[in-house]
Amino acid sequence: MTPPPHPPSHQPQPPASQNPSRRGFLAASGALAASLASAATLSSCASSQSQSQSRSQHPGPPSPDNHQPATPPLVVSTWPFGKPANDKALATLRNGGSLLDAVVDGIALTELDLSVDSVGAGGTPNAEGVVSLDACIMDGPSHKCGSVAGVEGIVPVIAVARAVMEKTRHVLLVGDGARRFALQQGFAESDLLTPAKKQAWEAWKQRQATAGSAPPDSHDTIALVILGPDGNLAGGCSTSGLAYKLPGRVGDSPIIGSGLYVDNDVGAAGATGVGENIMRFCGSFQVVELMRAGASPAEACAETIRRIQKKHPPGAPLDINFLAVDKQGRYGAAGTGNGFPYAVTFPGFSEVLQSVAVPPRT
Ligand code: SD4
Repeated sequence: MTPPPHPPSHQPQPPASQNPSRRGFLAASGALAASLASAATLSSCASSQSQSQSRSQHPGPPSPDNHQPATPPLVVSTWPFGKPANDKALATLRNGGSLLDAVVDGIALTELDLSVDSVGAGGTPNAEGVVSLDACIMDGPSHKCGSVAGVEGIVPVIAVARAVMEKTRHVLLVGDGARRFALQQGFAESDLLTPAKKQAWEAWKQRQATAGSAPPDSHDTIALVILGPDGNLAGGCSTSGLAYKLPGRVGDSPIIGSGLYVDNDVGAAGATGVGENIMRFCGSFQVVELMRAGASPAEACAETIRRIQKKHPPGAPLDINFLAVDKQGRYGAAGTGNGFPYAVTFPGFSEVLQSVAVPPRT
């Protein structure tokens, strides 16, 4: 089932006050607490790291690596804003939608929520004050994918990525070509720079002119992966990228194998963090390959980070995070610094958990 390219429900939403702030988030839940007793090895990792990671200063309890496999449908996504996206994706499946419908509906919800300032309509602009969006989608059964990068004035770009996958013979469209393709597909064009974002960007420009101020450490992405009841997998990813990035900069998020990878025989993985430190290593592809070799999702995420750390100068911040699900319904995540919060949803359960934290290389 292909959704209309710009359905009426896909309009930017006012800030959702119920959405928890990522920076001040304290992940905790009774269901999680009950499973923590078995997470001793991972929680020792969580307490020994010191690398900075701005979005995770108040981690909740770490997510255990030995979850009971969830009974699918299972939806896993990055950050607390992933939870409403997961819930939406699950509702789409309940209503008879396909896995791809669920990926698009879930991520579109985040893209259209103006309180999420790093994805879609509320996204942070580039250095020239232009919001430039990246997204991709991947379908497990067909191993097809679609991506867009550097798209201006169009949301939800996850739906544009799906149209690239389903309506063209290409995988990736960029910049003005991607924008014009979206317009041809019936998407509406709008100015995505919110007044608050414009003000913040202007203030930064001012500071930069006078004090050479560096761009703020501000970025987050929604990567969302789904295991369906039939054992099929799908995933998507969407972001406005690094705050005040150079015009033309593209990160990991729309790059298949970096910000997202799905292999219907094995599992699916997604990434968030500094894209430059993910795309140099085909991060999500590595996570899936480690699961193929037998690692659990959390261990595959953690081992990918450790591999990347080995080739990164010690002491230099990495700021990368991965999440994954496998074909058996296991799920997990790992991040540098304190790890990161990620949302896990399956029938009867929808919570934000704290990932495994991978200590910096010494
Ligand atoms: C990027 N990976 O463009 C994205 C940004 C992000 O958490 O995910 N930040 O580099």
